Amino acid sequence: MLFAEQASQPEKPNIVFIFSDDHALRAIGAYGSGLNETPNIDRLANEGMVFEQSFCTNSISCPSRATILTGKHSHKNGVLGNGAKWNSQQYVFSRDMKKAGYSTALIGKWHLKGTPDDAFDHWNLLSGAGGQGHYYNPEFTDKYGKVTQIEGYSTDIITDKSIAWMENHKNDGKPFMIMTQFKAPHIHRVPPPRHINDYDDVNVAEPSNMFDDYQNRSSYAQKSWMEFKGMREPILNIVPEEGKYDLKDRRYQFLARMSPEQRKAYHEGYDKKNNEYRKRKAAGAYDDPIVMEKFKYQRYIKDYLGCVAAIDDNVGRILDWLEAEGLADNTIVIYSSDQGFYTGEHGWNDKRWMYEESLKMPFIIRWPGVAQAGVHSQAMIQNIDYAPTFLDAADVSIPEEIQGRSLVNVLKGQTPDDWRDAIYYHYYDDGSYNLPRFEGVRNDRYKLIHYYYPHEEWELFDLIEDPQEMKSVYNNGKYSDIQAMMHKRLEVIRDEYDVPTLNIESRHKPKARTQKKVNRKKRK
Ligand SMILES: [Ca+2]
Repeated sequence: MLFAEQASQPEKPNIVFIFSDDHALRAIGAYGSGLNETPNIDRLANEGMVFEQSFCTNSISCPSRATILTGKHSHKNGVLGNGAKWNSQQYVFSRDMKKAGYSTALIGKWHLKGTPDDAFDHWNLLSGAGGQGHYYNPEFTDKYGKVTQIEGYSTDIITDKSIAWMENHKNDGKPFMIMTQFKAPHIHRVPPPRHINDYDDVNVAEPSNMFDDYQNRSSYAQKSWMEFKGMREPILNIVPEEGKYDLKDRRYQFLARMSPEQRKAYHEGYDKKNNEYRKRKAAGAYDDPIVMEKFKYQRYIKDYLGCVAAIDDNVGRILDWLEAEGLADNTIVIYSSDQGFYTGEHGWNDKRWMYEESLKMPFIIRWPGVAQAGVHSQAMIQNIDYAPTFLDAADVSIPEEIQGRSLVNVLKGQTPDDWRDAIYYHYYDDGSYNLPRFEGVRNDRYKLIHYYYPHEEWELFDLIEDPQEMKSVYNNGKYSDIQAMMHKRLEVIRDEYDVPTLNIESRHKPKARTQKKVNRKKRK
C-alpha cells in the first residue's frame, strides 16, 4: 500500500540555518578563546559538532552568501564583490529542497543585489542601508515588494519572524528549511539596551599582535584602512547626551530611527560612560595615539560583544522553541556567519584578508543521531559545502555543477579518504579598504597568498611556526621545497575549481588600465 510505503520512509529532517554577519570565531565560547560567553551557541556545540577548520571562499558579505546558496566559488556564481548583481535564475539549492517536498524560507539579512525570486517559498528581507538593514526598527521587504517597518531590535525581530514562520509550518505535513540571517554584529554596532553595559567593568584583553608593525608581510598589509584610529566617535556610540544634538545630523541618523523610549534607553546605557570619556579627553588622557587606540578597541569590542550576546539570546529562543515543540530530535540546527572578523588582531576591525581570523567561518552543527555530539572536527570545510550537505540531508541528489561536498559522512565521523587537503580563496574587491586583489591556497599547515593587482607580491606562512601570521617565509631558502609545493598546489586547485586566468574586470579597476599579465610559471 502506498500509505504504508510512505510511512516506512525515514522522516526528512528540518533544517534551521542560523547565520550572522561578521561573527569572529574568537567571540564564540565553543571556539575556546575565553573572550566571552555564548551559552546558547555553546549548547548547540555541546550537542553537536564544532568545525575548527572552516573557511570561506571570499571573505565579504555578498560573495559568501552567494557561495552558500549555490555551492560554488565566486567566479562561478558571479558575485565577486558586494557590488555584483545577483543572477537569481542560476542554480540555488533551495529550489531543489522545494522540489523534494520542503517548505522553505529566508528571513533577515540577504544583502544580494537582486531578490531570491522563486528560490524560497517565503522570504522577508532586511532592507534599507543598501541591504545592510538597521539595528533598530528595521524595514523588511517581502516578495511582493511591500516594505514594512517593525518596531524593535533587529536580531529579536528576525527571530520572532522565524519562529512565527516555523509555527505556521510545523504541522503542514512537510519538512521545513529556514535560513534565519541576522545583521549583527555588523558595523554600525548598536547592542540592545539589555546588553549595552555588559562589559562596563571589564578591561578586555587586547590580542598580542594588536600593535602589528606589518613588517615581513606584503607591502599591502600596512596600507589597508582597517585600524581603530579610523573609527570616528559616533560609530563607537560616542555621541552627545540625550537632547544635545540635532537628530537631522547624518551622524545621528541611527538615533533618529529610534522611538523616544528606545533613545532614552540607549542614552541610559551610554551617556555616563561617554561623559567620563569626554572629561578624560579634555584633560588630555587620550593625547597619546596609542592610548586612544586602546580606548577605541575597548569600546569597539564591548559593543561587538553586546551585539553577539543578543544573537546568543536568540539562538537560545530558537533551540527552546524546537524543544518545546518536540522538533529538536529531527531538526538540523547550524550556526554560522558570513566570514570571520578581526577583533583587534593586526590592529584591524574588518575582514577581507586571507589571514586566519577573517578566512575562517564559524560552523557549528547539531543533528541528533547523525553528527557526533561534542566533537571538534579538524576536517577542512568551506562554504561551498553547505548546499550539498543540505541536499544530502534531504536525500536529494547533488548536481554535478556544485563545487562543494556533502559533510554528512564527516558528521558521522567517517571522513572520506579523499577529503580535501586544501582550500582555495579569492578576493576580488580591490580598492575597498585599500586592499589589493589576491588569491591563495591553504593546506593544514601552509598558506600561499598571491597578491596580483595592482602589483604582484607573494606571502607564504607556516601556521605551526607562526600561527598569528606575523612573518612571511616566501623566498626564505629554508622553505624552498614547501614554496614550490604550494605553488604547484595553487596551480592544481585552480584547475580543480576551474578558475579563469587572472583578468576578471574589477569594479574598482580603471577601464584604461589593463591587468598586467602574470607569468605564474616564472615565479617558481
Ligand atoms: Ca559580513
